Amino acid sequence: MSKHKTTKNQDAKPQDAKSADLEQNREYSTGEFLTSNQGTRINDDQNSLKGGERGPTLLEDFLLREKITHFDHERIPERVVHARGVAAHGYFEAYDNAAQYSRAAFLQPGVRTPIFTRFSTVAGFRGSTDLARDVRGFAVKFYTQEGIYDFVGNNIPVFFIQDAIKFPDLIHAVKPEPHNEIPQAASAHNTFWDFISCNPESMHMIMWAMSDRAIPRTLRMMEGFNVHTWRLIDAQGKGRFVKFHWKPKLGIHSVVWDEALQISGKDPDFHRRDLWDNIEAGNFPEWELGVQIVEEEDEHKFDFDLLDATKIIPEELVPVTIIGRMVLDRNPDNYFAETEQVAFHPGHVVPGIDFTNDPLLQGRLFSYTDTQLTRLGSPNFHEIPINRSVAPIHNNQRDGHMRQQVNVGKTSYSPNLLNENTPKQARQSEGGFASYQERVDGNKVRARSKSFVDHYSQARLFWNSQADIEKTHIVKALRFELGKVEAESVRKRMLILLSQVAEELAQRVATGLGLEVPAADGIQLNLAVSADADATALQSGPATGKEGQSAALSIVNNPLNKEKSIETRQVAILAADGADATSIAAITKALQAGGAVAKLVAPHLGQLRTTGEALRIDFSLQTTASVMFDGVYVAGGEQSVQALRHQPDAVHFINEAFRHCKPVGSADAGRELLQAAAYAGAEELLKSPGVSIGSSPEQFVTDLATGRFWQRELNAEPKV
Ligand code: HDE
Repeated sequence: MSKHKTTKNQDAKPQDAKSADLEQNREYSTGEFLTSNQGTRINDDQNSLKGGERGPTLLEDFLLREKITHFDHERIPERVVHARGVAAHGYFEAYDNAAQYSRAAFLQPGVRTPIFTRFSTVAGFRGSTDLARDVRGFAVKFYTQEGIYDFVGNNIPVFFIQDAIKFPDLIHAVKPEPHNEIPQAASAHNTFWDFISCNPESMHMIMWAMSDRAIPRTLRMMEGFNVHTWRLIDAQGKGRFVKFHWKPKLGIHSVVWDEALQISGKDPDFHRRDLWDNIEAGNFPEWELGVQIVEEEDEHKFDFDLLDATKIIPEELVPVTIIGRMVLDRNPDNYFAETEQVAFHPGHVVPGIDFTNDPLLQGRLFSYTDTQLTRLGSPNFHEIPINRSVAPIHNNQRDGHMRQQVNVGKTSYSPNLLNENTPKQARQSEGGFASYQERVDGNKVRARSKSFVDHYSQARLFWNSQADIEKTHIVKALRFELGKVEAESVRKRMLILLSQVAEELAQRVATGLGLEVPAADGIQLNLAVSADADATALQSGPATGKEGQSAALSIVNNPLNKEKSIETRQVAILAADGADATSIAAITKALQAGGAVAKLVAPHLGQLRTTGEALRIDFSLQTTASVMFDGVYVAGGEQSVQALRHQPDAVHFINEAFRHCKPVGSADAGRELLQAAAYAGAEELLKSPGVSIGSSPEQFVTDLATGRFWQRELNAEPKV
């Protein structure tokens, strides 16, 4: 049963300062009378007021008018990007080492700060699928004692463009095409790749977006980054450059593209549901916050520019220091009030955190307040409960649509004598924010720094760092995406750009497209230059001589995935009537011991007849599919196995799990069902790693912890 309360007394104990603050606005209706918005109790909410039972409705009906008018205005504009999202409450806890880098109050040892975190896809509309190939937004609102701090990041550490002025072009290109609004939540179309093919600075980001990072298994198993280089200021006022990382406790995991396509049909709310269900079940998602610190004097020691948002700092060059953790432990009470109305802004900072001159960040500092004015309709959006600071607000900003605060007194200006010259400015020692005094010196120019010009080296580092299966997935993704592009000129240009990253990559994609990789000679690859610019000077040479690798860029080899755990993994136990109760009990026990979740899937719903007690069935074969699970186990019992053998849905269930490289296990009797599953031939299936028949449930648990058995895919399609 949901832990969500509808009566006040059940939820009497708020957990933190923000929850207590929200309590002022919560409405509990259980047991109450129905009223109008003016508080008048309603006697009949089923019939409008009419002139005679069969007569016309009267304009006088204030209850009808109020109800319909409110309904007519229920929708607000969805976010222009990141429209589809899901969020949860939780807390951030600073470790003892954070304060050495920043004077921010929420980074002092042991301080716990309430937070609200929203994850999103970027391109799709609000009702689109969770499983789109896309970047995921990773936005965290910290309700600190010094005011709101917003971390507005993504699950990919770089971005498509280097300068904010290009953002509308990028988004116009990726959104559904303007003439027919097709396709929804997808980058696989002409305009996106047209833009990219003219804009080589995107190539590093393209590598990430075409990798499995863009199709996470759950939002709980992805990293978060704040993309730009930021600045931390310590208690002595010393500034340092910083890149932020959220490292997921459960490691980084993804689905495969074919699976993503199936999930989009079977359960487009897959990620949203997963987050909700796990928080309800007490499996609170957790991330650690890491920082890469660069001293100011080292700003220019890298072969890339720290201000260029298309670059990472490889973890081998600057290791990540962990300084705190975030736990999400409470679902919102109301989607609209909280998840939809929350308004993030990278410009919401507190003393101890400051900006850099990254031109992408600088433009964002304008955009986020501006967009809320359209979306939320008023400069008073900071008063909406989910956006409200727990630190008190006093200033001379006044009035506007839907103003909630009742400012008392006659002064709304500063300086003044009539109100003791208050509200007053705070010294830095009193917590006043003072901008970091960076020296700025230069001509006023519209230009791109030459230090931003290398567009391929880090894309190549990413490619080189991938395991074989990850390279194969990138190639397949590009074959899919470019295969959906109708314009051959765009496909060919993309092949040239890919060849600048790695010849092998371009060749493999070209084979799938049935094209040759065109030569790059004499072609102006970068069309994103100003009219008078020297285009040759702004053209990046191909990536050369950078054969390094970084394990942190791979999912398969990622240090975060070293610890194999089955926590919160979902396993389908396939069974039909007559199933062997002992085998179901044994596998369920083994899975639960490791924190995994076992679900009984059978041809029908209701109770499953077994050799022991009847069991409650979780899903019928019609209401779920193998793509909803991390592994599948066939229960023992001759009668059950024979029944499933003749069910195409059951056979397909196993085939699909096998094809997606998931662990497949069975009690002894299940062998026959697995043999009936014909994908790639029964023999191959039975001998494949990750297929355990008649072995102990512990073997299946070990396979589940391994995750995916990629060799199957590499064997099946060796030439991709
Ligand atoms: Fe955003 N972005 N963005 N963005 N962004 C928005 O603000 C924008 C960028 C990110 O869950 C909008 O409130 C510009 C990078 C997230 O509510 C808008 C540029 C990164 C979210 C906007 C960028 C992000 C947004 C739309 C290029 C990762 C969702 C609705 C200069 C570091 C927050 C809104 C949520 C949302 C503008 C690029 C992250 C229009 C102009 C880079 C997670 O203001």
